[in-house]
Amino acid sequence: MHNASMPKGLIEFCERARERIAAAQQILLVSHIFPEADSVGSESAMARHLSGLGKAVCVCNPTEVQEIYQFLIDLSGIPREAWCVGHQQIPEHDLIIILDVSNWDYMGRLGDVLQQSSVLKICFDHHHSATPIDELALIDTDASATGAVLYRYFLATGAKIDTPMASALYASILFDTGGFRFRNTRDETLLIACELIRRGASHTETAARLFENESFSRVELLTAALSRVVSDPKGRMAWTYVTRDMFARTGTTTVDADGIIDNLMTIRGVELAVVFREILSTEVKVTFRSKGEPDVGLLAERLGGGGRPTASGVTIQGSLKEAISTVLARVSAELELDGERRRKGRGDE
Ligand SMILES: [Mn+2]
Repeated sequence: MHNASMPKGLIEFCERARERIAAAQQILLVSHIFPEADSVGSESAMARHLSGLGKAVCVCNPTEVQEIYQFLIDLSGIPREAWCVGHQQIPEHDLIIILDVSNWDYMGRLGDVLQQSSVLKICFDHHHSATPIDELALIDTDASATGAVLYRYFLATGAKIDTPMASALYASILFDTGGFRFRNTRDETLLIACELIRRGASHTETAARLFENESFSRVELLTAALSRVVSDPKGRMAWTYVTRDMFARTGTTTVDADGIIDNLMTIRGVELAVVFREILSTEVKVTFRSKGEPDVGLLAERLGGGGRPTASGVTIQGSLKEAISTVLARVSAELELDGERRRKGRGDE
């Protein structure tokens, strides 16, 4: 992680990104729809870094930051008014930094607007995308979180990482690794986490904020979803769904279904989990998790979505019933193929 051992592409990227930032006055930070701890943590750390460089910074997300992640906004050091939502009133800017997303589709209408914009852009991400945006980008699909990608950038450019920045980056990494449980947790992840703790991030406080902070209604929603869990005959796949009625009855909204899927992955033997959320009577959001095989990033891509091998999603136009039958058919075909590949042994696909 020192300059001498940094890959050439990274050095070049850092130099070009630093030049773009140096030339800019008003910088706009953006992330994906339903921003979570990695998006908001990355935005917050970057906002703090940039305002430390004397830049005017504003943040604009396609959808609202959930209450549970709002503590990260306060770490940015920029006023809450500089954080806005949606594509209708985008603050003035002469540079756009895109965080934790690298395809326009996952940025809603804001993505449509920014894609048309001729303003220079920089992107930091760790997601695989079939249609990555064509901009100056640092996309490290081996990184546990965008927070880890930013850490490398800050280190490479000699930027100071103060305690609020360290706390924001720590939240990014802790969240995206599921508290260092997911398979994207590697030696480098823990080394970075250690460096962030040394810079003042609190593990206890961050873990409590992210993982011990559920509202009663979210627990009720989780209970309802878990009471409907179904597994395939071999117990390799588990799935459930959340209807609009379930959201209404528990007083929750679609984002409150985040995290249900992680509970399905705790079932012994389950390698793949699917959660269906009814958004409209004709629109269903589907999320996937996998232990790596089958690759749910590819699975989601084949259905028109995207993501990483272990976490992905797609929005399906159709009724909940239709979405369930289309997706489960695809999933069982995928599991069968995966089973065959394993029987033949790895490497001779
Ligand atoms: Mn992320």
